[in-house]
Amino acid sequence: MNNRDSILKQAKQWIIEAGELIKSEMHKPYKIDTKRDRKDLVTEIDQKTEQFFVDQISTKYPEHKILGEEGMGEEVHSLEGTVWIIDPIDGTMNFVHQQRFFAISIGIYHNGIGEIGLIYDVMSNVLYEGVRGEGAYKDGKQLDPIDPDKSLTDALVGLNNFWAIPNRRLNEKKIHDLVRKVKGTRSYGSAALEFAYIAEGIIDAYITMRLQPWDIAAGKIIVDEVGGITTRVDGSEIDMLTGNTVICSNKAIHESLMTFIQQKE
Ligand code: 2AM
Ligand code: CA
Ligand code: CA
Ligand code: CA
Repeated sequence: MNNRDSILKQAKQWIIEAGELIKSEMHKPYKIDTKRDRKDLVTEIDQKTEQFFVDQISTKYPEHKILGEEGMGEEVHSLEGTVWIIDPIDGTMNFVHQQRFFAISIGIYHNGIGEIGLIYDVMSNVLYEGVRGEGAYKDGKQLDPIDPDKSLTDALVGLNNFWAIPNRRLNEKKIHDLVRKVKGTRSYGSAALEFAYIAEGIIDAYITMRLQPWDIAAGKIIVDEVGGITTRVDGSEIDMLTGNTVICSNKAIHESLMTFIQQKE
């Protein structure tokens, strides 16, 4: 990607503008719909924000592709060329119920390689940024590499409440054992922010059984830049065109979590 610097500058400008758009719309009445079930929310503002990015990107970079959660971009079937993977509001439940703790997430991939990751915590006005080979930043200040020696017993681990319910990959007993083993668990309600917090070093791992590409695309690039690893729970590579399980942490914790999940009863 030869014009990466100018794309980065532009993407940062648009993400801040999109944040302003959200802040100006959120205190007016807006429509809330459900998607798969009553807990899976989408608002008019999610859609408007994604449409803002689609309008900007398709005007300035007509050859780029856009994969967005709300489907305002086109259908993307391959990662060839430059693809913007966008979640206009990550943490819609938090947005609706708490008016905070949500983020805009943008990962820019070129021929399948993550080049630019941006996660913008709108209400805190904090921008996390990762550029392949150039480090990760929080509000322009470079983030230190994450601690490679931290172990699972010493880790704060991001989990979500789906873990309290047995599923086909994991039964309750394993979850109880995991919760006992780690130092603490956290559940922020925004996958993008969980990745950003790992990069910042304020949590140590994130494990989840189902995320979409737009939940992961930016976070993986940012975490890579501080020496973290993001894979599926079996250790295989994340596929940015499908749903994935996810473990994200340093190498030591990553190995422990994989062993933990794969061990038989
Ligand atoms: P969203 O707010 O963009 O939908 C909440 O636990 C986290 O999981 C959020 O990052 C949320 O993203 C994501 N998520 C992914 N799939 C989801 C689903 N089907 N329902 C609710 N949240 C989902
Ligand atoms: Ca959603
Ligand atoms: Ca999301
Ligand atoms: Ca979303």
